[in-house]
Formats: sequence, C-alpha cells, structure tokens
Amino acid sequence: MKNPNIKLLLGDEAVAQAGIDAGISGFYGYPGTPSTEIITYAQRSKIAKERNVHTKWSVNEKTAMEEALGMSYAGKRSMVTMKHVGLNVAADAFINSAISGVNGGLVVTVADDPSMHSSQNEQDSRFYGKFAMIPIMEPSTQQEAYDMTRYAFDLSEKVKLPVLLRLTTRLAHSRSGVVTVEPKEQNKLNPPDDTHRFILLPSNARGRYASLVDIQPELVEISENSEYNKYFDGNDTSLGIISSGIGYTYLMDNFLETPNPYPTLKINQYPLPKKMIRDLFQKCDKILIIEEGYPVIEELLRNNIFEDNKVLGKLTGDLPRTGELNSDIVAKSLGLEVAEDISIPSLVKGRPPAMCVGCGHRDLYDELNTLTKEIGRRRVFSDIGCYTLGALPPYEAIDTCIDMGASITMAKGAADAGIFPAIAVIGDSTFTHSGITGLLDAVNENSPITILISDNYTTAMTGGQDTAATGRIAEICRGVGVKEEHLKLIIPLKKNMEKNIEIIRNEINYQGVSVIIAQRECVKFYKKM
Ligand SMILES: Cc1ncc(C[n+]2csc(CCOP(=O)(O)OP(=O)(O)O)c2C)c(N)n1
Repeated sequence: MKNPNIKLLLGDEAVAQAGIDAGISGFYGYPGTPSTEIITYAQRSKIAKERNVHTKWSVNEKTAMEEALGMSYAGKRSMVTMKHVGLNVAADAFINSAISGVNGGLVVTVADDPSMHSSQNEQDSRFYGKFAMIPIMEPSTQQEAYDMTRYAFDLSEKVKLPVLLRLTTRLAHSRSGVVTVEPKEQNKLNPPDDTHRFILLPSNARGRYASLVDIQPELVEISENSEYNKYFDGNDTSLGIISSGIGYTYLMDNFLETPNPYPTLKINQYPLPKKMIRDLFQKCDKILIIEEGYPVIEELLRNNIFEDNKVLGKLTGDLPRTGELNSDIVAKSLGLEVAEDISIPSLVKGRPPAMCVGCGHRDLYDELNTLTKEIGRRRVFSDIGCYTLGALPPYEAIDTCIDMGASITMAKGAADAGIFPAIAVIGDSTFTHSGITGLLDAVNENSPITILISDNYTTAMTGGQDTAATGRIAEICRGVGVKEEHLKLIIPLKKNMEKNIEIIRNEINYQGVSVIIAQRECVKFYKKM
C-alpha cells in the first residue's frame, strides 16, 4: 500500500517540507539558483497556507535575513533561504545574528553552486558558517535534507544560535523519496524577557562574543555525538576517507556492488568532530578528503591539526580544485575504473543561453547598439538577470556584470573617473534588490550617468518570481530624487524604435542623472503575471 508519508522531493523541497513539519512560522528569502524551489514549494503548500506561514519573497537577502531574525526574536521558528552569493549580501546581519543569538529556531539555508551553472563564483558557504562560529549542517541525501532541517531547528533553539544549512546544486535539484513525519505545532509568540543581547552596543556585544567563543567546545561536543557524523569501519587502512555532504553520496555510488574497504568518516555536521578525525588519522596511512566546493576540511586538517603529508584531496591534485565533483571523479581519485564514459561527445555543440524571441531586453539592446557609433564602446555597465545575455553575440552590448546592483554604482565610479557618457543597464528586480541605494549616491552628486531600467515586471532569470516594486519604479526614482524631466518611460518595441533611440540619445547627452524605464512584460512569464 502507498505510504502517504513518502513524498518524491527535490532537496530544496525536502528542506521546505521539513520547515513546515518543524512548525515554522516564516520562510524569508530572495530567489537564486539553486535555492529558489524552497520558497516556491512553501508557497504552494496547503498546510503552510492553512497555518498562515509567511512565504512572500523579500527585496533582497539582507532584508530576508533580518526579517527571519525578527520572527525568531518573537519566539517563532523561521528560515531564510538564498543562493551562496546572496550570503554576501546578508553577511552583516548573518554574522551579527550569531553574536545576538536567536530565540525561536532560525535556520539559514544557503545553496552553493559549484561549477557555476548559474552564478558568478563558486564560493563555499561553510567558510561563512565557520566565520560566524555557528553549527553547520550539510546533508548528503534528500532524506537527510529533510531530517537535518528539523534537527537544525531543535539545535538552534538548544544552543540559541542560528544554524547554517548548506546545500549544493545536485542535492538541491535532484529528487528522491523522502519519508516525512506529522507536522509539529508552531511556537507560541514569546519575545525574550531580556533584550540586551539583541542590542549590539559594544558593551553588550563584547559579552555576547565572549559567550560565542565559550560555547565552541560544546558545539564540537555536539558534533562529536551527533547521529549525523558517522564512522564506518573498513579493513584497508592504507587509506582513510573523510567525506562530507554530497561527497559521501558520490563516494558510495562507487560501492553499490562491493563494500567500501576504507575506514570512512561521513561528516554532515560542523564544527568538525575532532576526536573522530583523530581516531581516523591514527588508524590510516593516508587520508583522502572528498568534499564539494572549496577544500574547507582539507585546509583545516592540513594546516592546523595533523601531519600535512597524510592528507590528500583538492590541494594535492587528487581531486580537481575547481568545479563540481561527481561519482566518476571520485572513482578516479580512488584508482577505480569508471564504468562508462558519460562525458558529452564533441559532436554535441555547446548551446549558450540566449534571450527569448520576443524579449523586450532584445529591443532595448537593438536601440542602444544603434548609438554605439555616436557614443563609443566600453561604457555600458550592466547587472545580473536575463539582460546579462546581452553580453553575448549578436548584441555584445554590455561591458560589465559583477554582482547584483553594481551597474549603477560602477557607472557612477567610471563617471567620477571621467568616462562620459556612462550608462547602466539593470533589471527591475535587481534595481529593487540593490540598485536604489546606488541611484541615491548618483543623485546626491548629480553624476552624469544614464540608467536604463529594463522592467519586464518579473524576476525572469530565476523563474518568474514577483518583483518588489512592479508598477512603482518611476515613483521610487522620483522619491530618490531623479528630476521629472530626466525620468522617461519607453516601450521597447520595433515600432517605437526611432522614438526610443531619440529619447536615449538625449538622456545620454545630459550631464546629470537620468533614468529611462523600458517597460514591457516578460514574454515567457506574461501569462503567469
Ligand atoms: C546576490 C544574488 N542574489 C540572487 C541572484 C540570482 N539572480 C540572478 S539575476 C536575478 C534577478 C533578475 O531579475 P531582473 O533584474 O528583474 O532581470 P530579469 O531576469 O527579469 O531580466 C536573480 C535573483 C544573484 N545572482 N545574486
């Protein structure tokens, strides 16, 4: 008979379901691959709706982090979700939440993207967890993603700290059957009696930081005894293996038919369990570290704790230093034969992503590109979204894309240096995420820059989520101080091309801040809208 408690879930969905079943009261987050499906799943959940669980998108990762902390302050359980680079945006609140501590359980779920399938870098969030000195959970399977998320809420309430839950792309985006439990009740509203720890004046923060330092041995002890850090014995002590997160799954993919002969430590919880590691080092001649992302464990073990020459991994070339791991790469590092070559044959041509036929960004770039002869090249500062594809042929219309919001601020910096005209191209969601503050900098100095906000009424790149200010972007620009006569609305359609080019030309020649909002609904998501 079908078990109603088994669900076929993506890793992301398992985390969302676990949050709901752990009695969460609020999910907060900003979309970003590969984390987006956590909140989209929660938004569709019947029980989350019945329980009035907060599931709306926030303006950016920092606001999301602070909102989740506010809910935790109130005594309820909350989760904040983001992709790895989002943690850079949320970092101020994130690090300080470890100093204040939490009240209701707070889980910070960050999905890393090794190999940069859809990202600007492949930074490893475990560094942030270590930096903040808080516990980190790193599941190996979808079932563990479910179980560990619920455990993370309990742990967070036990040690009164936020817990970082680290996912990586393959786990977040692949499915498996997950056995679920009955949902718990939500916490009652219960703000803290003593609010001093949430007031990070130096006199309070010093004491809080000392407490955070003091609790570290207890966190190690908890890791040491955690059911999520496991030792598996093996006869062949010429090699010991430490594998974490999905690295363990890749390892065990190679031992489906024969047993793993090597003593192996499976790490899913940090800080690292020192005793368990010491025992493994004593037992084995060499230690291979299999971890997805940066060589975090490897560096800790090589540089700080034990003999260098025993440790093999990404720093010794036994595993690749960059990009994603997979079962075959792990097989090679163990000297095993790879069953079958699954690499893509050279016959298959690379297919770089392209803007959709009928996309308004295309028409905007066509208009901008007609002005290249007049304005010269290498002066278009852009940002992150579908419109970043304007960097590729046939458009080749933009010159930079660094991080969300950097178009306006880089254009301003270049204008400060003497580049004129300096042009910024930014999407509507990116503008509200982190473009508004840069616009205020430019307005305050009346910088000679032209900002093209390509407004398709959605966050298209990550799957068509709502944006924070649909229909209110002009109002925001006015409020920030853009002059009415230099705030223009255009509709990027072929039939308007000449008119639009004229408007862009005039504004580019203006020696101050001008904003042109190019409004046309996204061709892919207009039905949803
Ligand atoms: C700090 C950070 N958060 C999230 C993302 C994921 N992301 C990439 S582009 C984008 C928003 C794109 O929306 P918009 O600016 O409206 O452009 P569109 O894709 O709709 O053209 C997001 C959320 C990211 N790259 N960096």
